[in-house]
Order: sequence, then C-alpha cells, then structure tokens
Amino acid sequence: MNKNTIIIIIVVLVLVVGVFAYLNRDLIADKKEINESAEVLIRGQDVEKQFTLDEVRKLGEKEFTADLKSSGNPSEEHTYTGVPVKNLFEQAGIDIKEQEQVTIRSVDGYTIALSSEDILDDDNVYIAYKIDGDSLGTREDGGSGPYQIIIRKDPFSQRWAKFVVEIELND
Ligand SMILES: Nc1nc2c(c(=O)[nH]1)N[C@H]1C(S)=C(S)[C@@H](COP(=O)(O)O)O[C@H]1N2
Ligand SMILES: [Mo]
Repeated sequence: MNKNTIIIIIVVLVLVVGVFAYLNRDLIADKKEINESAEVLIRGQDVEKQFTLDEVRKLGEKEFTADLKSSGNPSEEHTYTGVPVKNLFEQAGIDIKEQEQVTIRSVDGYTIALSSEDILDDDNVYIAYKIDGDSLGTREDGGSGPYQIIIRKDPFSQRWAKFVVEIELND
C-alpha cells in the first residue's frame, strides 16, 4: 500500500466515526426531549391538572437516598431526584384531609392506593424522575419512568409504582 492510500483510508475512517458520533448525539437529544415533555395528571375535588416535568421540578426538587428493591436482587441504596407528591396537590389547589385515599395509576395498568397520612408525611412519598443523576428512562427502554413513586419509609417495593401517569385524591 502506498502512503496516499493509507492517508485516504484514515480520512474515510475518521469521517465515518464522526458521522456516527453526530447521529448518536441527535438520538440522545431526542430521548431527553421526550422526557422533558412527560406529563403527570393530578386529580381530585373536581380539579384536573397536567404537570410537565419542567413544572414538577419547580415544586421543590430534592435529592434523597432510598433503598431500591428489584425482584431477584439484594436491596441497593440509590440517590433519587424528585418532588414530594403533596406539593403537586398543593399547587393544583387540592386540599388533602385525613382519612382520604390517593390512587396512583401507571401506563401498564398497575394501580396502587396510598393513605392521605402517607402522602402528608414529611420526606416520605416522592414523585421521582432521576436515579443517581440520570433520567429514570421509560417502560420501552427498560427503565422505570419517566415518573416513579418512591416511598422512602416503605420496606417493600410493590408500592414503588413505575411509569406513573395519574395521581388522584379520592374524596
Ligand atoms: N407500573 C408498575 N410499577 C411497579 C410494578 C409493576 O408491575 N408495574 N411492580 C412493583 C413490584 S411488585 C416491585 S418489586 C417493584 C420493582 O419491580 P422490578 O422487580 O420489576 O424492578 O416495582 C413495583 N412497581
Ligand atoms: Mo415485587
């Protein structure tokens, strides 16, 4: 092989790698955008309010640790980013009283019920959207988001609803 052929091969390889890197960057940007427009519906007392991730984040974003228990694995401590669920009700103008129930529905039909006591408890029930600084991902990509309910004081994880789309106060 002469010198020119080698140079041409190197140039082509560099271009190919560059094009792939560029395409990949676009894909990653697309994924992020999908997450930012993710919405969650809050209902109760004849009020219905959709929150985008941007709006949720403004309601008291917090980082906290919790023990993730996934089936078949020992529990692991992770850092989550989220907002207390009660802050969303407050922003929607829905007043949670004692002895009420909150129903949480997910895109796969999974439904859990929490007591108003759990929701009103400080530093306990969060709607999370990040784990260890990364987005939670979606059901399609093997993640648990865009939104997941994290109940810090819950020793079991059945109630850590993944793919949450709706949170309703049953009054
Ligand atoms: N939307 C949704 N959330 C869910 C579930 C589910 O099937 N759907 N399973 C629950 C159960 S039983 C467990 S143990 C935890 C962890 O589920 P994993 O084992 O799939 O990680 O998620 C909980 N949240
Ligand atoms: Mo489970």
